[in-house]
Amino acid sequence: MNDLLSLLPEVREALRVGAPVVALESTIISHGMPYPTNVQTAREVEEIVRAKGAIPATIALLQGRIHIGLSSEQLDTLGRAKNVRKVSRRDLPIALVSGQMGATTVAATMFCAHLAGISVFVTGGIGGVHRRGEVTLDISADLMELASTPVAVVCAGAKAILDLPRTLEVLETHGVPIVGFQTDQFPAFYTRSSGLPVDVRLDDPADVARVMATKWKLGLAGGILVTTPVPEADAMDSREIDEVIEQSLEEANSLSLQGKDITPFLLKKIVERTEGRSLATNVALVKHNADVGAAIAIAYAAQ
Ligand code: PSU
Ligand code: MN
Repeated sequence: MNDLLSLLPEVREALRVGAPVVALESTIISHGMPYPTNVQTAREVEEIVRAKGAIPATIALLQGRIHIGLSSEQLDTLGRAKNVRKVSRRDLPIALVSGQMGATTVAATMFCAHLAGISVFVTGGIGGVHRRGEVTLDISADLMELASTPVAVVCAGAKAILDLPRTLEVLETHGVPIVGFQTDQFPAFYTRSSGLPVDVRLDDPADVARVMATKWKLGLAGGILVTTPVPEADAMDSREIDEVIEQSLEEANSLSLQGKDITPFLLKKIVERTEGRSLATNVALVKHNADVGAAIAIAYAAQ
């Protein structure tokens, strides 16, 4: 495995001594946000994790290896690059053999984090069941990864570009507990609530750590989804964002987009149509998630 995995020395040392480490994904850098906001945000997120007392490990594929933790220079290269491959689970072997630069999705980041021995991973929002997914079967590999890989994923729920009720149904089918961190309702990324319930509300990071430890002690496969809403001051108006999402979905339909290009297309359209206001919300929620995720990683390491 050593020829495929490359750990930043700081991350390797933290894992060796059992110090808290927080994994971070890279598709949000390459396909989720424009340059230079992407690199700026990635750096700030790492700083937030550090300030809390955990070690950040941004995960990406460079020169045929899975990098667990990126140097400042590598982060910048990834954020500026144009031909970065979006790497989900199925793309991992292909991208590694090709040597192409690859940005890992939630699914691939979970898998790589687990390979390295990291239990907590912070992202913005997860992929899910797309609208009309019951016909198209377009269901993000993120959900199957949550079903099988033992990592806690901290996020602000999922965007309403998806079919959120069906997304929660699939997670239930696969036995993925959904924790609301200081919330009773599943957050809808740009807004604080989707109106859908979570499985349990937990207000203390130590309680989240106990649920993680208990699930895995039982030998139950798969991860845990920890959702936390965007801070009130940064949330968007739900009518405005709903309208923008509808327009963006119509545009995607009219272009007959398919497969892995759909999500990045929608993310880009939403930023354009809100003239960057959705991007500011996105940045704010990722930073908040980093703070929560670091607290959970610290609590988990303390057990
Ligand atoms: N949803 C977001 N922001 C993102 C993504 C999804 O709000 O950046 C990215 C994540 O990397 C996620 C991936 O894992 O898109 C899901 O893509 P797909 O739907 O093709 O599985
Ligand atoms: Mn898909």
